[in-house]
Amino acid sequence: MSEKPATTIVGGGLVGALLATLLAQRGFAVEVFERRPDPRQAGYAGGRSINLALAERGLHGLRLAGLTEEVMDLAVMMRGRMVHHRDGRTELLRYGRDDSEVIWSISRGRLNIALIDAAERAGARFHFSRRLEAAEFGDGVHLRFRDDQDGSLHEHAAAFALGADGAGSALRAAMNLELPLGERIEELGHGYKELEIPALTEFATNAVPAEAAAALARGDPFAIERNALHIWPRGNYMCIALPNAEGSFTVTLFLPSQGDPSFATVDTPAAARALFEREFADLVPLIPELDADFAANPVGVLATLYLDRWHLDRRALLLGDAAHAIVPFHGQGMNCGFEDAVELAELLEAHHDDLAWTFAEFERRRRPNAEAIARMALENYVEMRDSVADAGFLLRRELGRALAERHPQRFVPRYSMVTFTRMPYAQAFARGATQDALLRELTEGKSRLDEVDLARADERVRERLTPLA
Ligand code: FAD
Ligand code: E0Q
Repeated sequence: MSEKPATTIVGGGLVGALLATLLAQRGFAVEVFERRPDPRQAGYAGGRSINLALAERGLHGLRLAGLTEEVMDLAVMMRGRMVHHRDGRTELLRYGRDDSEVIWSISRGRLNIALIDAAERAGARFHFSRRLEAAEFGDGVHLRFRDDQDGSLHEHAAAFALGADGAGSALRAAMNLELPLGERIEELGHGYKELEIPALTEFATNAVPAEAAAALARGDPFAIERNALHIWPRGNYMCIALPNAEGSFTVTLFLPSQGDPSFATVDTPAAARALFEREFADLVPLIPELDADFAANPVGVLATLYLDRWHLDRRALLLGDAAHAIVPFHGQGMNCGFEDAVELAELLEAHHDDLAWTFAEFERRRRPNAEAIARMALENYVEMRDSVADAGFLLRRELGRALAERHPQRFVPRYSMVTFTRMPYAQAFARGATQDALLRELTEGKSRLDEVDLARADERVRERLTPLA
């Protein structure tokens, strides 16, 4: 077996750091160049706590890296979606069948630090404050980095580069100059802004919301249900909140970029407060720094990135958001990027003597799956916000639940296939389409579940859906 090649990774975010760990554990000499300063010294995320939903696909990557225990100690279980209606009523919609089917809220900053530590333990070398500015492709690749702290320039020559530098990837831009990648960026037309529900221990005594006083008296610092992903759906826009281990929640407001209300009209703290008082009244007392958070935090843009090519022969390959940024409404961007890292580490271990083939093979295996989750993430935004009103949708959902109970191995909700299994996303999408067609056929012209012929439904399920596992 030939010696493993020295490996250069651009970007030490979630995907880059996991890839570095998996490759270093397999005996590769790994160097990672990261734009930001070392988060272990700088204090992660500039002090703001931002969190993510971790599901089975991401967990699998962490398991292979030997990180589950360390990371799960920092995670908060989310059993389902807690829906907050306009009138203040709430209901918990479970994600899975029981507590074996849940997702986890994890701090992005802490997860990144755990991954960087693991990569270094495995032998990877990190170079912080190294922002890729340009790459020149010759026999290998010549990379030029800027240190944004002191302005200095740094050069690095590599045989090949792996780009895990996120949605605005500088390596992608450089590759695109050498060989057009067929880049297409589709903006969603909605943006987002993060706000905070502090832990109850941070509230002034006289400001603790009445509903939360009992929790605080018990020593529970969570202002709303701890073990849920909270959502305030409001048609064309919404808020969500994910729990942090120490008792706070990170709230994200999703709003159109234009129209009313939008980030164009809701562009001052006063306008934000008016929107919240009208549409998210129960949130107002929970966000004491609403005005300051709104003024301080930037509006993020949401888009889907499509590329025809992910690699430049044997010299460069993109993965994670750099290759396929998606909208966040299925909570799968990082989970998908972790699957990329696992697939690439396994391919490189077996085939590092033919990098052009390995990169092409990686693209061949992953691109259809990235396209499938991109589409499902877009569809989930619509479903979360409004299909709930449609009678046909409700009947199909009711029949879907009945069939899932009658055929747990064959009829599996698409959300569950995406979230609780590692079946390829493209397969989850295809099975989801078969299931949806079946539900439409069986409910055609019907308005109630007891009008559906369940014996015929059972027959159709057995014909059209092979058992899983
Ligand atoms: P990034 O996390 O963007 O990391 C890229 C790294 O490269 C960064 O460290 C950056 O500093 C560095 N870098 C950038 N440019 C350069 C350069 N020129 N030179 C050197 N280094 C550079 N996913 C989930 O799975 N679950 C969720 O619940 C979820 N929620 C989300 C909510 C929101 C609002 C958004 C926007 C996304 C969400 N995602 C979620 C998606 C998730 O954030 C991304 O898919 C994930 O961070 C991608 O990881 P990455 O390492 O590819 O890119
Ligand atoms: C999840 C978990 C940012 C974000 C992350 C998520 C989810 C949502 C809505 C959002 C989808 C869901 N979801 O609840 O259906 O499952 O990660 Cl907005």
